[in-house]
Amino acid sequence: MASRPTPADKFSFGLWTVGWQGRDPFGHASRAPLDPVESVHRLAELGAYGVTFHDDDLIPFGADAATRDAQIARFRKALDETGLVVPMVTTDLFQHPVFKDGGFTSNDRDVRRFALRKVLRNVDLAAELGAKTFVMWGGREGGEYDVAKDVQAALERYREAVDLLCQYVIDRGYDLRFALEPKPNEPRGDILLPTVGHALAFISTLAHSERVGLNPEVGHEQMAGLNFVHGIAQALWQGKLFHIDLNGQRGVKYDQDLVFGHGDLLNAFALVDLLEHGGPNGGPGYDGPRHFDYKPSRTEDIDGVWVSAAANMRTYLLLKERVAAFRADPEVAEAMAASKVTELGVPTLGGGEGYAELLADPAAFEEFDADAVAARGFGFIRLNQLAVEHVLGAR
Ligand code: GLT
Ligand code: MN
Ligand code: MN
Repeated sequence: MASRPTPADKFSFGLWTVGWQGRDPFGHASRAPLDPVESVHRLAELGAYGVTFHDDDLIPFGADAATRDAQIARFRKALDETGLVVPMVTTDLFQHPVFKDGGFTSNDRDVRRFALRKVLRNVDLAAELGAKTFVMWGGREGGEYDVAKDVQAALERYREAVDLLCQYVIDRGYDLRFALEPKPNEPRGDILLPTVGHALAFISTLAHSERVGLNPEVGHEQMAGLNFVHGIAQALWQGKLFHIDLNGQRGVKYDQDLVFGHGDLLNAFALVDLLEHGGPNGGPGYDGPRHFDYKPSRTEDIDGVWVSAAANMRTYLLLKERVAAFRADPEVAEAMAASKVTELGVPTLGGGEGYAELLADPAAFEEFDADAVAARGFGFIRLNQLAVEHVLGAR
């Protein structure tokens, strides 16, 4: 059985997750507000190591300087008392109606300038609290009407914003990197940078692309019908997995933000395997925070909130255990070899070989028996069944 979570597991939660009151487009809040100070204490008791937040989760939008300072001081005190750290900070550019057409990419230039100022102020706070990652989820950057948004100009403005923020962080000497969080839709009909792939392509155009990576969320890729493990593997391969939002989602529908593992459990198993161990051919894993971005369903009372927070961590640790058993199973190793999973790690060309040598190799073409090779099965189903049996604890 999995051990209790400890800070060494690097589990972190957003204040907005456990603090979600259950308000949705069809119903009022189903829970009372939660004091961020209480969240810090409860999360620490449950074994988390970190807490993250949007500026407005901690300090009400438009609060005066005295209120802001007092809220930050109370929060800092809770951090000192519990030992919880703040690995990541993010900015709310989506709740206030001023951002109804976006922050960095609003058609209204005054809104764009205000959004930048709001983020710059929060970058200072992030650095003060020792955060290493600054997440940017552009939930309102997008549109509903194709003729009402010049997407090319919006991307120019997006780039202008991220370039400016990078320059600021460099000039201030902050040890802070940015992580863009893709999402295909909701709350906008279509959101800019909708998937991991779009965001990676955008990052390659930035002035300081080395300072900008990704914060992909399980459910967001799955809302687009994509395989989250594939997206994460590519982000890792490109050195761009700066942070991760773990949760659960059941298919292509609204953003469910379920507990981690409460959606596609088999994909979650493969994800934990990848994060913990890297690819089977030595590709990189991930050692950053295991950040849960979920919403305790509005059916739950406050006790259910803490049960759900614990469930995220426990599911991760159970999967970590199952994955270790999978990796250590000699039959799995044999099945992986039989399926040639490890042969994919061998370069297609031999050492020193180029196209001339390939063209001169009759075994590669003239003598290659395509029909005989086509007749061989890969045995992927046997390998996958071994994974299923490990997930079910049958091995
Ligand atoms: C919002 C969103 C999340 C983002 C958060 C960061 S806020 O709750 O649904 O996916 O990670 O801005
Ligand atoms: Mn989500
Ligand atoms: Mn998220």
